[in-house]
Amino acid sequence: MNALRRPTIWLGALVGGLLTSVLTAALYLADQVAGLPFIPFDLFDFVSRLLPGPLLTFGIDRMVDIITAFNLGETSAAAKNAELLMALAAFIALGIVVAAFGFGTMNRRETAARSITPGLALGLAFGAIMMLLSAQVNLTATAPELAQVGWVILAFAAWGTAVNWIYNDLAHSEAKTKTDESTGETIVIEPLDRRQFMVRIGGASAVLTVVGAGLGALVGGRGGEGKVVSTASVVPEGELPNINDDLTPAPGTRPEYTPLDEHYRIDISARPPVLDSNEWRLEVSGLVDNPVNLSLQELYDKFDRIDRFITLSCISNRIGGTLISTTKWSGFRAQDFLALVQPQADAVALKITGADNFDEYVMLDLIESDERIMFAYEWDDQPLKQKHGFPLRIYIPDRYGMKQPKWIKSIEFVDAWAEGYWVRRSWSKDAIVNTTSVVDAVATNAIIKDDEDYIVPIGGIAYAGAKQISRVEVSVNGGEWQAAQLRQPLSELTWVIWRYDWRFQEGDFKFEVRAYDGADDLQSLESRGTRPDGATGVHSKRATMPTLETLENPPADDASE
Ligand SMILES: Nc1nc2c(c(=O)[nH]1)N[C@H]1C(S)=C(S)[C@@H](COP(=O)(O)O)O[C@H]1N2
Ligand SMILES: [Mo]
Repeated sequence: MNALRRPTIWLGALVGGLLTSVLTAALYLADQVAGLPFIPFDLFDFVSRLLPGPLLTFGIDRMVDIITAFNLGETSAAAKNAELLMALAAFIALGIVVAAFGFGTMNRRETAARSITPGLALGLAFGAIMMLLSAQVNLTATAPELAQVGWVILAFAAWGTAVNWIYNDLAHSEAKTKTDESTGETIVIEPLDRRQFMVRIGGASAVLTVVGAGLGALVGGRGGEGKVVSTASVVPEGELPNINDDLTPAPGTRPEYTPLDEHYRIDISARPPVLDSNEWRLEVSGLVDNPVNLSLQELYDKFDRIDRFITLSCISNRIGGTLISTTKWSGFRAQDFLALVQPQADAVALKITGADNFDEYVMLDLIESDERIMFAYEWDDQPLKQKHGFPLRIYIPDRYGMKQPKWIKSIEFVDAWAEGYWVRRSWSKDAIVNTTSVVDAVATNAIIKDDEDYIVPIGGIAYAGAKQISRVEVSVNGGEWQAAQLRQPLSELTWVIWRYDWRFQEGDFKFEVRAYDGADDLQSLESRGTRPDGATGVHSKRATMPTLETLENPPADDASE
């Protein structure tokens, strides 16, 4: 007989953490190599679909707070990365809990059988549940379904078995003796040193995790973003419609035409859906006389192509935030689409659903009254990037992004409006864009000498959805509002670049901005957060001016002039 030394659940937690890291690396490698599901992201997406809207929004808000406070870069990319890290942490935490539970359960057994059945059963159950969740939300796995199920179950079963093996070794780690049956001699079996054993397990886990994840990253390229990184836009500067406008933006103002790689991205999945352009069809159903089913090529061929420069903003964009960008959209008129499908008399709204099951309702009479509403298949003169909704998305002027599905897979004509994805999570029903303005730059490092005076260029953007901008004003240290100059916008649907040349004074100053829309209505000055109707309020920037002394005697840069 040998004495059992039951390992604590804390040891189980440690083993769970180590083995789940290895499992994560293995899942990642299989995902990258063979298009098998990456369970940590699926689990995260599944849970976030279930969370109540306010909690979800609270979480996103705190994340944006942290990103802004610590200056972690462009908000939407940083938020997505934070989300992915959280997904990994949550999955490993779950593995820790499940393994601790396994240790606890095995400790309750009377006998000391060196069986692996409990761990195997635990792994199978864990894997089956994870596979069920994955099947609900996974948008990126491309392997055959049977292969997906087989792999996930196998991987988790192996995980459970490994938990069990380690448990057994730990439980039997006391020095024990055994009688050799043939000779009757007593043999002392070497005791297992638990600490040494755990160090070895830890080392092996670390190596496997690093090797698996490293290989995955090496062969990678799946997971959405693609490998080609181009910073330049395809649309050449010379083709921008306002190229001849004399007003130069104040140095430090954000680019008027957002480089495509810098366009913000917001959606509900850890990874964007992967749609195959050969298989994809736009499915039209419901109250129409002509329920077509169209390939991408048919969309190109059937409808006249239109182009528009468009600024898109997320309703979660804070005053002065970066969840707003401008690019060139190409596609076809939603009105032309209606003419093809022939809505029936009782059709009231279009239910538009994305491949991620994000849905929104668009009123039929809105489309009939606004020829600018479009279905877009290109941004910046190239097919939509996967993360921006390939192959098809909709544009609705004057609405925030939450009303405008990407990755459209189906359009159903229905007889009543209903709440879409974010509306059900208590965001604005109509999501009409608020007029806002932002000070991007107080260019203290680009002060200009103008006759006797020094001039400080100040500038930024103003945006009113489709309402256009008629005037922008600046106030310095709470003084009178002064008119800024406006650059001709790229279109009536984009933001406007403004500039205010301020006569230099020494000291500390606060520059505030406000804008009027096309109907000469002043923007809301009330400071209000993003939820539920989008942020409003006056944006400002503080700056300390250099001394006149340093302006007149600039420090010699270098001799090579
Ligand atoms: N299918 C789908 N469409 C979607 C979303 C989404 O999560 N899924 N997010 C919406 C939101 S909230 C915004 S702000 C815009 C952002 O578009 P972009 O990521 O291409 O900039 O897409 C909208 N369309
Ligand atoms: Mo959004």
